[in-house]
Amino acid sequence: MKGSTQQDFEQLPDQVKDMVCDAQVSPAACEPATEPRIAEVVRKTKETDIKLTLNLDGTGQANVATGVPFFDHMLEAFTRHGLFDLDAQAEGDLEVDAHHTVEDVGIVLGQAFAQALVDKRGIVRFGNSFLAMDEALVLAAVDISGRGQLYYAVDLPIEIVGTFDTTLAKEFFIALASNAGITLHIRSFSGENSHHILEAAFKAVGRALCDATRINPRIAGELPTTKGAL
Ligand SMILES: [Mn+2]
Repeated sequence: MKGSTQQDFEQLPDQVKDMVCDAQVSPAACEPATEPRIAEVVRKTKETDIKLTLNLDGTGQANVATGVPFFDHMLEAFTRHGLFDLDAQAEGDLEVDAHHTVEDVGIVLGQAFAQALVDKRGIVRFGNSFLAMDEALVLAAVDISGRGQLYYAVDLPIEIVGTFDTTLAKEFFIALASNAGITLHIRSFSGENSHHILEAAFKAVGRALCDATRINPRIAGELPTTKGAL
């Protein structure tokens, strides 16, 4: 549901709201999870200073400045194709290298996902994306499981893209998965150009997370598990 529709709904008198809910004209409007799902996380250490806002129900708008241009490009691709809105401002100890900045943005983004999902009621939970970018083909599969695990099998022919150390991509996804509490598989099937392969990976993860975080009214606010907990 678009934010404006939710806002329109909120402005209705209570009696009318009840009627709408009873008639199930818009069952999703009755679910607590259709409240704005926006998280703001601030994290400051001796190595990095990060402010990040994530809207799970955005339109793909990214305002990202980490001081690591290739990483900004990847986060923008992730946001655009995940249809999130992401504002991420990071100041890290780039005089050392990009490691702390990339890893810590992953931590904060993961925390923002966990926070925005609240209790995870009504979410689809699973998502996957097979994503092609020219010769590169990458699979991302997500389970919002409550267990933060990364399974990463991405072959990158070149270790440096521009000035970016591509091994940091794995550090980012470890931090994202463990702090969001998601099981995340990323696997490359083909690709010759490391820029293409990594960009396909970030886009695929964005799309998979987009699907997994959707609210499905048919789940009717329940947890999507037979176990009773996620
Ligand atoms: Mn590119």
